[in-house]
Amino acid sequence: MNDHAVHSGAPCVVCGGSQIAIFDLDEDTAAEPSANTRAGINHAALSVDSPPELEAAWEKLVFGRLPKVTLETLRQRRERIESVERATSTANPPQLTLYYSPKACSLASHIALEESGLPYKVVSVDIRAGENVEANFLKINPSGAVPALVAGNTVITESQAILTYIADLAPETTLIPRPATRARARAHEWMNWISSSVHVTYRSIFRPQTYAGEDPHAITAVREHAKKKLGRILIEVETRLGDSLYALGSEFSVVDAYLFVFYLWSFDERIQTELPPRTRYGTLAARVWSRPAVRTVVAREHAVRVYALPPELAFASAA
Ligand SMILES: N[C@@H](CCC(=O)N[C@@H](CS)C(=O)NCC(=O)O)C(=O)O
Repeated sequence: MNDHAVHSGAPCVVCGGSQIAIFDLDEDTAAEPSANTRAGINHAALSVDSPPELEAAWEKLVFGRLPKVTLETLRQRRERIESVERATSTANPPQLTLYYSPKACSLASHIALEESGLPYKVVSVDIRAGENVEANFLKINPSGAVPALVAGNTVITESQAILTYIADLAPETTLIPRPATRARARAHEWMNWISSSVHVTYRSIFRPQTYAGEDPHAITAVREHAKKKLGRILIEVETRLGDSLYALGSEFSVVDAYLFVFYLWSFDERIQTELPPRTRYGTLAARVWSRPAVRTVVAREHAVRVYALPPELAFASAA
């Protein structure tokens, strides 16, 4: 007889207890799980938090000790975990803490949290002061980048993932279209393009060393090429927006919050080049700016570090 204990600390949705399961494994009959083991697995499958250590122990258990448990069984149990997480996370969301830097791309996630109506905390990580490469933050996100969202005992990084997760936690809002819709695909198309093209182009201007290394000629080449590319990117934003009120149509979504950040950046003094007119983009930014949640967030970020806003986005209430 071999005891295998799994503790998660999270309350079980079945019994409310904090210990998830204790598996009793008989090495000799490991191919056929005992009633206790089955009960243990089922019990574990209903754990709310699905913490990494439970996942790891579970895989070891299933693959290492119970070779005849089929992948299909495992899949079904995973589905059960996910459906419980879906059912409980919107009604009882995990504690959310956003690590952000003023006016960084994390502003989009900050706006999404405020728009969601969910309770959350924020921690400022000032990139300009190098706080993002301090040990405390690297423990949260080893790549040293914001945004990072701590959700319960999980850290989520990458704006697109964070924006999607926050929006999914607030299904009563219009923050993201429902799964399996074309509008949802469009939301991801926008976010992925913003992350991989728009953001990358700005980064090439602000921090060309990221791509050029320390060679001064390469730095100039990367920056100058990116300035030209930014013009084309901004024209493409105009085209993609079309005549819609918001990026996805008639309702505000996380895509608009994300676009808003890069509208602000287009006024950064480091650009130093003439950019094409941003008529539709400017109208969208003004619409986003008129939202109380957006002003609340920018005011909060300004309390940490004041940053310039485009002239038409007056900030009378920023005191
Ligand atoms: N692909 C990431 C990019 C994150 C990113 O580059 N964040 C910047 C701020 S806008 C950052 O933290 N830079 C600090 C650094 O990389 O040193 C995302 O979309 O979240």
